[in-house]
Amino acid sequence: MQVVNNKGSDKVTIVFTADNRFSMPLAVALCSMIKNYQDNRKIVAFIIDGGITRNNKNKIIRSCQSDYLEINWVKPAKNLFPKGYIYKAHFSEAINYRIQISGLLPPDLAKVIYLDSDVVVLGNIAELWDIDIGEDYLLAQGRGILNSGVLLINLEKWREKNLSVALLDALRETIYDLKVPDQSLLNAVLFGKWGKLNYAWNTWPKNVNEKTKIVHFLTAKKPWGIDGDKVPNSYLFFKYLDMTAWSGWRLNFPRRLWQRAQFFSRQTNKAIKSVISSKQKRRPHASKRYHDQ
Ligand SMILES: [Mn+2]
Repeated sequence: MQVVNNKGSDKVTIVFTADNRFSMPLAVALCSMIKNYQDNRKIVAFIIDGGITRNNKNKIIRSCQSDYLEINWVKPAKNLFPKGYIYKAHFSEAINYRIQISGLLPPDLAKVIYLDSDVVVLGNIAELWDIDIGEDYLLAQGRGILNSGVLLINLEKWREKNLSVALLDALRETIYDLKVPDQSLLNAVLFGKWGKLNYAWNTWPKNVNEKTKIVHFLTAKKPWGIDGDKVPNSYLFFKYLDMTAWSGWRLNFPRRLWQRAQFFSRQTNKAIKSVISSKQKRRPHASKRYHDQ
């Protein structure tokens, strides 16, 4: 089957995934993207919704209003992923929606841009859209190991090769001990099958320069988080934040306390779950039991 050269496509299609905690950074990502957009084609954005409140959805929509942007909310099924899966560190289930992307988006889409919600777009996203994927399953930035924060995904190929099934199987195999959920899976399943994106499209905060088109605040330290003042170039985040419905938001003292409290409650939950799952792990055929369900 001949793959898609999108030059003829009349819409730029982009997918984000976010849970409620990422509402504000998602608004910043969308806002920065639309402020720096220079093209006549419309952007159709799909947001895989991991539980964003109505109030935050309205704020997100207000943050990026433009004749060139259409937003579609996609509610994923509740049982997409194996039960008992533990998301380590700062990760949550929303991170894994991207491995099921082909089933969550309209079946006629040949390709899509995937963006993390912890990015700020400084360049024209239409230029990323117009890059030819060729025969690759996806394009990503990385040397040897791909970074999954900015992807140009060949959906046609993804469906043709049943990648969603392969990725889900890989997830089940590693159900109890995956360190970086989606990214490890993509690297394992797509080894040797992905092409390279220029570093400008997924630049680490400390390396931002005049060529940077997307800056990716990729570690656990986020500009809006407790150690936000230690993040290089975090001003870029706040520059666009002040153009959103969250304009003026800063991590003041009460918010800092609130974030700490939430952080500890999440860590406690995870610790409890991981004790439970390590008991399950010792039982034989844990993954087989899942397959049978
Ligand atoms: Mn990220």
